[in-house]
Amino acid sequence: MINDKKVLFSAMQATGNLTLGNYLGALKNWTTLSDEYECFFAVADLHSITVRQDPAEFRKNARKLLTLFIAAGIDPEKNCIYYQSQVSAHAELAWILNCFTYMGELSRMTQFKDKSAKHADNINAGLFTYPALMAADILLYQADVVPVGKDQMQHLELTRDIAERFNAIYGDVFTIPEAYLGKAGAKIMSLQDPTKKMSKSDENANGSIYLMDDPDTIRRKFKRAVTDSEGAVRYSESQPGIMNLIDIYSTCTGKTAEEVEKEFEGQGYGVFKEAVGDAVVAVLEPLQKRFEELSKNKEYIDNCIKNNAEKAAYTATKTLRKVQKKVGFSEKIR
Ligand code: ATP
Ligand code: LTN
Repeated sequence: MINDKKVLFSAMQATGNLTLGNYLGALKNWTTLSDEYECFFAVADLHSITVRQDPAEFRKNARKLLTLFIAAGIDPEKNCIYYQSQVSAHAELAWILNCFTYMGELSRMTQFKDKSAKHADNINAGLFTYPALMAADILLYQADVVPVGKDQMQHLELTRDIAERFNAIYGDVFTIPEAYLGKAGAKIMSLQDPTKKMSKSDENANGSIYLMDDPDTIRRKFKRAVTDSEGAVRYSESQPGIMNLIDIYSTCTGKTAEEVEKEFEGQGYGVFKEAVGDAVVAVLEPLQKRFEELSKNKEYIDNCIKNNAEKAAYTATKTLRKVQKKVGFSEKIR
């Protein structure tokens, strides 16, 4: 608890261009929860270097992502939005938690398996211990709730296991976090292959809607989305493409899947796809405008970054000191 509110932590990597999946699966939920909780939202730049980055591009992307958090509606005066790399407690606690995490656990992580297949020439130790750093992120703030997409559930389960393991040895040090999964939108699939999640690192740009895609591009990508030959807008496992489009449409409009089925009863896929494109444009266009405006206001963003990093460091260091004491490190002589 901070200021009588429960604590929420989440983070996103600053790699590549954000997709509609990132927005509907994560960012959108962040904004709706931000009044209710004391929130910490990090740009997970330490995690990003598990894959090689071009430094100039990486710095630009990280700033863009942070600006996008604000453009999406997270108020930086009320919520703590910061760069993970600017709060050294993350790396320090990650080391300690590494020593409470087993090789067997880490090797079962599907993200590790996927990413090491994708980057076979650079299977570094950071890629392997990535979940221990993620656990450190969450546990430093004693987070009660962590909104993530379904693909991150396995990492969150591991975080809970590490925290429980640590608490069993040293007493109640960490709050055990709960995942918060949005209803629809928890897993948005690729428009070109609805069995694969929409991902910013997908080589096929037609499979993903990027948050900065212009309206024509968005509509065109939906028009080309892979569907099936059944010809009915029905929320059914046997129609994964249509199911995905219903998820997208209902998350953007607030309608339920049944309402969507009714709305498009007897209509062809063409009409439905057009409506999905329009609904997504209606959500993304205002976000893009706010992003453009904010990007011009360098001083405002700089101030947010500075103030929030200090605020995050204050909370994180409190937990870190407690942990250091528990494991038996000598106290600093002042
Ligand atoms: P990469 O392709 O580089 O692995 P990513 O698109 O999967 O990236 P992350 O940075 O790993 O994005 O994820 C950021 C957040 O967005 C996480 O909370 C994740 O669960 C969520 N997310 C990512 N892709 C989707 C998706 N297709 N549907 C719903 N949520 C998603
Ligand atoms: N691994 C996450 C990003 C992330 C995260 C976190 C999410 C890093 N630390 C802590 C929730 C809580 C991802 O989205 N790929």
